[in-house]
Amino acid sequence: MTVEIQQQCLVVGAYSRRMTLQLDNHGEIEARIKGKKLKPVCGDRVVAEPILNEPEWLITEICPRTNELTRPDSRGRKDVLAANIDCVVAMAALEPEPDWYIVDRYLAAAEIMGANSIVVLNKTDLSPLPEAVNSVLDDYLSCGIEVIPCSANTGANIDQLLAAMKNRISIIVGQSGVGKSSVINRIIRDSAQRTGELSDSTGEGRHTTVNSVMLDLPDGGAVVDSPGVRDYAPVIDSPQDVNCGFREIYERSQDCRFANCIHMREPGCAVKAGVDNGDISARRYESYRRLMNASQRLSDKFG
Ligand SMILES: Nc1nc2c(ncn2[C@@H]2O[C@H](COP(=O)(O)OP(=O)(O)O)[C@@H](O)[C@H]2O)c(=O)[nH]1
Ligand SMILES: [Mg+2]
Ligand SMILES: [Zn+2]
Repeated sequence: MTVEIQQQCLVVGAYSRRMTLQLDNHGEIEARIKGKKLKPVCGDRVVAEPILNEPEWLITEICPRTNELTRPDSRGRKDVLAANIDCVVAMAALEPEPDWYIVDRYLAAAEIMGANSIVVLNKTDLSPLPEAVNSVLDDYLSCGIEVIPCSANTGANIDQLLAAMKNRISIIVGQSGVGKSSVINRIIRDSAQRTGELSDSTGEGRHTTVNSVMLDLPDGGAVVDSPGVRDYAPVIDSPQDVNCGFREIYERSQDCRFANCIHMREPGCAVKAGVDNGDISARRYESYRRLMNASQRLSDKFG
């Protein structure tokens, strides 16, 4: 007789085809995945069962997701980075030089997947904020996005970030080296060992397949540490949807002369008028244009 003890678990570590699962009693187990089609990611709830005479469990099913953080793979297909995310924390730092296009694309991803977002500027201990950085942060504030300047080194404003992530599932994303792992380490000293594991495996290529790790926050909620990126763009079904990623552009687009205006060259475009009169940041609009061009190239190439 075989006894089936299936359980719903949370994926808290994704290493290619190996997963760490958290059980309801908060114990952790290692698991592998049944078949080749299932692709669980951090944040997924999955159905898993023990394997007879083996320490590993087997994941047999992924429960329906509330949302997905995506990017296109090399063939233009959807690659899921994390699932069931309440809040995307887009991190930049005073060093390396911020790539605000990447930040904007993560923010666009959050809008499109229906998650909240926060912009974090780390390493404020290095120098006072340059005027150029302040002005970008002001753009985010004026479209209603929370901005938290902080330092993992000194601990400045880390409590504010922790409060913003309380009781939510968040993911910290951003360029390599901005301090994602350091900020998480600062927040959860007890879990330093596991984040340490992630940061040296991404840096030194010990497990080059590490995707991400989720850690419980001390006051409730959890945060996903993700490996750094050189570039990022969300999967967008149609170029027409790019404006859903930029809330101030989306709002203004209701006043464009043409309902299907994509705010590139159309006459009577309220978005371009908003850029001209300074209501919409020219930098954010340029970011929109670049994502639009990239999405059009992808859809021309892969349909
Ligand atoms: N000065 C300063 N350096 C930091 C801070 N946070 C992280 N770092 C350094 O930045 C580098 C990259 O940090 P890491 O957490 O690995 O970045 P990640 O790639 O985004 O996870 C490390 O050398 C950290 O010591 C900070 O707040 N201030
Ligand atoms: Mg890291
Ligand atoms: Zn328009």
